[in-house]
Amino acid sequence: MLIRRRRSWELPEGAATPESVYLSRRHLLGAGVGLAAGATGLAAGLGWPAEAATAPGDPANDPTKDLYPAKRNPAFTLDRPVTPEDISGNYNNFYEFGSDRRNYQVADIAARMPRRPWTVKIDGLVEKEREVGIDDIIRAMPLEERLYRHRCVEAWSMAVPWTGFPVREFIAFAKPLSSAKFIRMETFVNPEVAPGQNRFVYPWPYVDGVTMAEGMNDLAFFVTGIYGKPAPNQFGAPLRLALPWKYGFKSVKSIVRISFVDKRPVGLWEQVQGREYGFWANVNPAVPHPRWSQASERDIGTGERRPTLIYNGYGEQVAGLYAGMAASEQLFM
Ligand SMILES: Nc1nc2c(c(=O)[nH]1)N[C@H]1C(S)=C(S)[C@@H](COP(=O)(O)O)O[C@H]1N2
Ligand SMILES: [Mo]
Repeated sequence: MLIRRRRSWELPEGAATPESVYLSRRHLLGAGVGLAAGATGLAAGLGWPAEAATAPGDPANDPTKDLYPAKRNPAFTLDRPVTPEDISGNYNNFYEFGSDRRNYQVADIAARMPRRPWTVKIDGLVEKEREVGIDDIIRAMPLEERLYRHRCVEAWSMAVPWTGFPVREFIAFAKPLSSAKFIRMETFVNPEVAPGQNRFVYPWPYVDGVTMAEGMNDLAFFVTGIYGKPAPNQFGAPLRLALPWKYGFKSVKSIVRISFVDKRPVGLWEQVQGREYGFWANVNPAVPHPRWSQASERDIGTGERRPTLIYNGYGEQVAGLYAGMAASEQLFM
């Protein structure tokens, strides 16, 4: 995602990051893992070597591959062609692995990330906090395939067949207390495999979240696969979110922690640039980003520009969640 200075990470951090939140975050990081990783990070930031995929990062070795392809749920249809895999798989926002989505960099570096062992911590306002192996979660869930649109806040879009399970099913598995109001999701931190995490302008880990009501909505989906196979790493393996009515940055990738909380989580992009990226982030062509219009989008598959739809075309399913809330609030609140 663009921040005010495109290459702010190349500048001394003090010059690039006016907001005090970075400074306090940086101190926290510097006290711990950040310092140790810093030396390699600075060198790596200038040109990351693209190593071949190692076996533990290869989706062909995924221990759940017998579950694919999952049955398609016919309730979710598209108004546009499915984006070819060689396009969507090489145009990825995943800042842990680099900030240039337009070449193979992100996919190549992400391929080095080991997919196992992988656990998800379930904590906060739940009956019992626990850490569960990803395979135990995936095998407990009813996998299905859904065709979804995806609209990035940067005005590009794609349409893909995700495989996964409704967030609602996971909520039942996690057993939250009735005091839970929000679900907060967090990405792994491992600067050794994710060189982008050596850039302290970003307050890692990547975090975002939804309200309990949003999580219970039929459209809220946890993704484990794409194109009928376990998802390649750059899509956020082994577990990512898909919230097709919201801008793409809400769809946290490579999740290691899911917390049920009573306070609204503050996402990474909201921390970095709160005037531009808010909690609700519902797709709305009538509410421009402060620096560009959201009226249309570029389909990365066809290359065509098409009008952006309110709630990315999913208003029938989700508009009720926001009754009485002004459109402008839905982006910035
Ligand atoms: N952990 C993490 N999750 C993330 C991001 C990221 O940089 N890190 N980028 C977000 C953004 S801005 C978008 S548009 C989508 C991109 O998903 P895709 O690469 O599968 O298209 O992932 C979202 N989830
Ligand atoms: Mo995005």
